[in-house]
Amino acid sequence: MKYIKYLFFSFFAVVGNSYAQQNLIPQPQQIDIKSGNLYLDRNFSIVGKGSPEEAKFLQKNIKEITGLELPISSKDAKKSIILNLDAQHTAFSNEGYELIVAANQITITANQNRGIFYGIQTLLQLIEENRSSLNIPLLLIQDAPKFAYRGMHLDVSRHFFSTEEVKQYLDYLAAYKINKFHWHLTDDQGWRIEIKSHPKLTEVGAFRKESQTGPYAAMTFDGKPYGGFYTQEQIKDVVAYAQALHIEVIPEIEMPGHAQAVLAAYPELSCTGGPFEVGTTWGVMDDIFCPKDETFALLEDVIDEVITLFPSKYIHIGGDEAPKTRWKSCPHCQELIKKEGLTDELELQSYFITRMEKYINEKGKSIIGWDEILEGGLAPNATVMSWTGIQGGIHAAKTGHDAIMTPTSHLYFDYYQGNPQTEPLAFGGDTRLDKVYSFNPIPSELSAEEAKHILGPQANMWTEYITNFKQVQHMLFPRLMALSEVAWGTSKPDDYKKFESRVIQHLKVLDRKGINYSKAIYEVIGNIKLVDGQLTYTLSTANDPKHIRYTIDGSEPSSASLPYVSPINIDQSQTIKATYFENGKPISATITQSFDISKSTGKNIRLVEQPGEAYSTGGASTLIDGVFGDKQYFGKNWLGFNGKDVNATIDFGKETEFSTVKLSSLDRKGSWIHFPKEVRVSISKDGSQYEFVKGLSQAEIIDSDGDLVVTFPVQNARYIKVEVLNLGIIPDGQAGAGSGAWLFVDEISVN
Ligand code: TNX
Repeated sequence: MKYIKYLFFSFFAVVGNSYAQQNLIPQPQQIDIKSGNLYLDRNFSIVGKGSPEEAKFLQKNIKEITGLELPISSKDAKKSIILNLDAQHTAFSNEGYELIVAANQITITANQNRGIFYGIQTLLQLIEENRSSLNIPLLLIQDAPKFAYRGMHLDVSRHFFSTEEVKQYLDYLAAYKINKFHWHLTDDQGWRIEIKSHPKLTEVGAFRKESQTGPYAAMTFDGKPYGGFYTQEQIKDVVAYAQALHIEVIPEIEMPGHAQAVLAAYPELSCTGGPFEVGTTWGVMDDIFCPKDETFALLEDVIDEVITLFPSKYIHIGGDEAPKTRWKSCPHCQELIKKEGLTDELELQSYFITRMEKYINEKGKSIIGWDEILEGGLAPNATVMSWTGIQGGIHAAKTGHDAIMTPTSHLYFDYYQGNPQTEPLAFGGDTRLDKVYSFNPIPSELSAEEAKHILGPQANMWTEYITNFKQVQHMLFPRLMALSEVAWGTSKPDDYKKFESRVIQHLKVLDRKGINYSKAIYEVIGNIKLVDGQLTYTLSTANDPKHIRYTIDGSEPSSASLPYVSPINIDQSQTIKATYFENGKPISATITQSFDISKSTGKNIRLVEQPGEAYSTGGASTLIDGVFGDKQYFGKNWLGFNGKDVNATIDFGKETEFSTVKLSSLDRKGSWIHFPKEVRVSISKDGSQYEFVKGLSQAEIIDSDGDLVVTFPVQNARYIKVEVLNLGIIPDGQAGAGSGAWLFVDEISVN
């Protein structure tokens, strides 16, 4: 009987081998799987003289996964897991390690305990995936990260998370070899860190009278007081916990913007004197710190205490989204601009940041700031966190500054990762797993020398719409896995499908541990393609696509509906609905896509100005692909133009009769997105002489609520030009005042 059981195990072990190689996340740099297995039983002991903490960590986690309680011993036994800390071992970097699984012995070698720790994390994944057999394949792994900075952020201001929850979050990061935790501790809606010299920061600043619920534009509130903060003891406890996981905690104290919670407590630090309340709406507030001596004095006191709590060499001082509205009309600010010989408010921002940087540098620490610290000139030693795109990072690297890449386009985990109809309410966007996985932290514009300034990637978890920790888990997983592999430097976007299958194995581990995650990976995804004027709709899923059923008449799909076999040609206006079925039962939510086929669909289109990089997927053809963008879900099927007009010319190929132009636009003032101020339609027979036909005024646009229809007597022409004029500079009193407005448009449907 024993013999049979043994055979049974070895049979599975063989199957397990290929899995073991496949399912590690991040994939190691080098892996060599040998034949045979090590059977992990209770006779193993853990030997790790130089790594007592890591040995305990390993012991605890092996017990959690397998139930085995392995002793920690000081001498090698016949069967042992050896943590071999060897400072002389210089073959790999400080975070690198070698993991050898031999017949009766597992050895992890590294020259620092950080490397030992990552070797342990890899080993734990191997044990986890062979949990049922406890047969670990014999192998050799040599591994080290590509990027020294592998970051994950958490905003605890918009919603607050307990230290227990933050520690769980840190556990997740460590499991995926993330080594920096950016803790966003202050913002308009709450100040979350005890500062003993200024108790009102938390007494007043940590509590708001209510919170916004639902989508931003709905402006609905829950009427419930909300708040919380960490005492300094709690902060120290979290920092120590992170240290044991080899994670550096980087605190962020926002200035000069996102400061309304402070101003509620100390209104004298504003330009107007207040009064203020802790923010209850999301977005960007006009009231920011006034660059007075009292303001710097308070911020310096804050920094003094922050420095004692966080061993990190970095302090993040924000710098983002600071409207200059108040500074423009503030006599003190204008006086200061003159006195310091500055040209404008942007240079005043630079003065603010540089002054704080000097103070922080004198304390032996360095600053990190968001993109906007580039405004008016970059502080001398600053590291730039590039978020609005990758340009900030490129600029920093080219001027000899370090940069961390965290663009909204790929690494905002507060954006949707799946169909908004089935995902929890999110900020917006469309940041699916494959998008995250495709991110390359090194922009192609940089030389090898400049690229050394790119410290690595970071993903951000802003929590305006994330109200509880289960939802944090949902937004984090599985995208953290993609970040992990991008940051480790072993991602292969062309092999996305292989990565996806490893992810699916890891989701089973999350299931076992009761950790929530998004199921978007199993969704049916529709892709609109336009090739040589032919529009097709492609359906895919992480499951087997042949189990997708669809309808073309708007009815609900059933298991008897059309099976999906190949891309669907779209030649007329119709609504397609598709669902994934298994054994006759619907497994996925149904996706719905309506097509509006018009005389312009699939025709040649040319844009004078190009859309902003984050809102340009599909390029100009997005405007003639037969699909109107969803207004709630504006990450997809929309083109976004920052401060620019839309000037689109469509060539019908031959003279064509038409009398209507339909397009849509968006108004989301909180996100700096505004309706255009005018729409103009012109026509041409030859493509060079254009004749104005008709337009819409600003009043008509506002009236139409963004469904813009221009009608006129029947025209006959080969070319049509549609100009949609950007509002221009955002007016005072609105989010983003003084900056260029975003103009979002979709579809130019001509009939
Ligand atoms: C922009 S990213 C912000 C945050 C918001 C976030 C929402 C950055 C530096 N500022 O205040 O929470 O967008 O995605």
